[in-house]
Amino acid sequence: MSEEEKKDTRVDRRTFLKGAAATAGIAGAAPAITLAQAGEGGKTAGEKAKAGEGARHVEVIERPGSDFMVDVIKTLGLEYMTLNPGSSFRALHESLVNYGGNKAPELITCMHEEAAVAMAHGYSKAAGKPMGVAIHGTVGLQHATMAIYNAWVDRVPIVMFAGNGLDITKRRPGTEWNHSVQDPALIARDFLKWDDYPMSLTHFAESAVRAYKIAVTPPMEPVLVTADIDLQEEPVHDGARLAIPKLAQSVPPQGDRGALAEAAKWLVEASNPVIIADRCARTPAGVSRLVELAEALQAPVVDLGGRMNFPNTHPLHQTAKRNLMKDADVVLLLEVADPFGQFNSIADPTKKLTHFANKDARVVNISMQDVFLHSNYQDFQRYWPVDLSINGDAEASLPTLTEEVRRLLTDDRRRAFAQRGEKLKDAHARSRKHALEEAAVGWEGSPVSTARMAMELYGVIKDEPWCLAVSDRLDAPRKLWPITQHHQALGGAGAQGVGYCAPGSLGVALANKTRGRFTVTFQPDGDLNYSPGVLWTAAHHRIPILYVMFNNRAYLHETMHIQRMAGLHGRDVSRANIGTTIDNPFVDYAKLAQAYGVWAEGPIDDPSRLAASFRRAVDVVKSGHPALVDVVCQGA
Ligand SMILES: Cc1ncc(C[n+]2csc(CCOP(=O)(O)OP(=O)(O)O)c2C)c(N)n1
Ligand SMILES: [Mg+2]
Repeated sequence: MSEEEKKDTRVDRRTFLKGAAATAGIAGAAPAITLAQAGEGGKTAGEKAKAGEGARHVEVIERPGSDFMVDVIKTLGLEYMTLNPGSSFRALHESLVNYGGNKAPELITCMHEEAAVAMAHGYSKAAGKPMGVAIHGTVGLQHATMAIYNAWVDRVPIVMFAGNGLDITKRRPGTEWNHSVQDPALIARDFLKWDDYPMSLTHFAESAVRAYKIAVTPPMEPVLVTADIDLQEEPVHDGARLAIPKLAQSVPPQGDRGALAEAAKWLVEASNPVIIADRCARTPAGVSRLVELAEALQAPVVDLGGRMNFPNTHPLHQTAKRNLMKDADVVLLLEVADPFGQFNSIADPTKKLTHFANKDARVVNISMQDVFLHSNYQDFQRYWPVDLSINGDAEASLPTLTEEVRRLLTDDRRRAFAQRGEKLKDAHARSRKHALEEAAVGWEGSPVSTARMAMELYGVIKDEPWCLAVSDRLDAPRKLWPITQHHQALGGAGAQGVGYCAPGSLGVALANKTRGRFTVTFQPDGDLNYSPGVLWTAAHHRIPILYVMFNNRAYLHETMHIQRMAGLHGRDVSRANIGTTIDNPFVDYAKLAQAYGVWAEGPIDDPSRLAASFRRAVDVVKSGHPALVDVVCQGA
């Protein structure tokens, strides 16, 4: 290169550096304004404006409507509020952080609105109270809907706030129009218990308190209140007259006493009563109440697992539902989502209907299911006629039912019940033995069997105050882990909307963090891939949870559906992997987790290596952080 050329290059580099500096200046402009507004030099922008300082005139709203909204939200006692940020609730967001001090509620950053709602779903089940969610109207709500539907079907209260701007004269051109809607809740109204679009701050206060109350009254469901942008951003004009109504929670409704007495009579007279519970126990008290009833009757309890209703170690806990129903003369359903399915099955793919229960069985149904439902989504299941339908919350109705049962007990009945209890004890022991034998199948196999994965994990966590965040995915823990407490098994997504497990479990872990419980979850691979950013939320907010990847490298349930169809159509079953597997390339979940800042190990396909890895992961979780172990397993 000649001297001349070198000079040119230097000049070029200088020009480039000048250009780069100018660009950096432009990029830096926004933070500079933000700093001025945030109050450099110890003064707030408002104080500076008042003092006449600063070159720029900054209009300051000392008390925006969103501050009052925070006052309202604070009365609801929400510990946390999940969000994915959106300008439709920017004032509320800022007020929560600065005016509200980011405490009660504390904001939890999520990378997808579906994850934000699913976290609130899991949290609610573990904490026994709702959590808040702030959602960007329109596009944010569109992302959130499936998770809202899951919570709806699972009867879980969530208190959601969506931002939206209704007044067209205030909307900024472009994005803000695309992100505005006449009626934000419309997209989710089929699976909301209640929603409102308040038009004043007093209206907001009343609707937020009303929404909370409605959400936590059985049947518990999600609710949504829209926070209008202008209400958030405009100053509070009539602050002195604004009031927040007191939150009065309803006592859960009990079934009619006369009807419960009649049910008690049927149950005491029955030779083979069967109790089926699904979302019966809302609290730990629900479990002990059901134990009392079952023991008073020495009746078998089939726990469908929507919630943890009955200890699986109790001799009256039974799993052979079809056998029991064959001989049942009185069946008691407690908050059972699908009564029809307790008596009938429809074979797949032949669709052949089989009624497997005793046709003469008398059926008592205690549930809030008929009290509140919507028409469009079909989660109400097929109609099933019952003989005594009692509208009432099952957990709240149990004490009266048990009291009536006890009043009717005679020595004769007690003797008969004791004999029944002995038989059920034997049946319980047999089914446990059978479950152990089942679990032993393929014990040494690689990839790892799901039962081996579950039992190796149990061996490591058994002395921890463990909680299985999602308990409807694997058989082995349900059958073999001693599940004795309400919080230990929290059911599933509700509507089987895949994508719940990862964020739902994290919501459970967030609730458990301050409740002295150790959270574990078996994380299906397909499920994690809907919203893997959940791992970042876990790391960022230091939420202790052990994710055990249940990595079968497939949407395996769907593989099985295609296999079934190929069989039905008499065609090549081996092509069922097309469109249903998550392989080639193999997803390295440990690396994925590490990229998000989560301690991780794996993939592990040798079962003998599991225990040591789980032990290391448990240490990480006990130190207050999330951990993930990727287990390559087989089965669904
Ligand atoms: C949102 C949603 N999309 C699709 C489905 C259909 N579906 C049911 S099971 C399943 C497979 C899920 O895969 P994974 O989470 O890995 O569980 P696996 O079946 O492998 O046990 C899918 C896609 C669904 N239930 N929900
Ligand atoms: Mg899978």
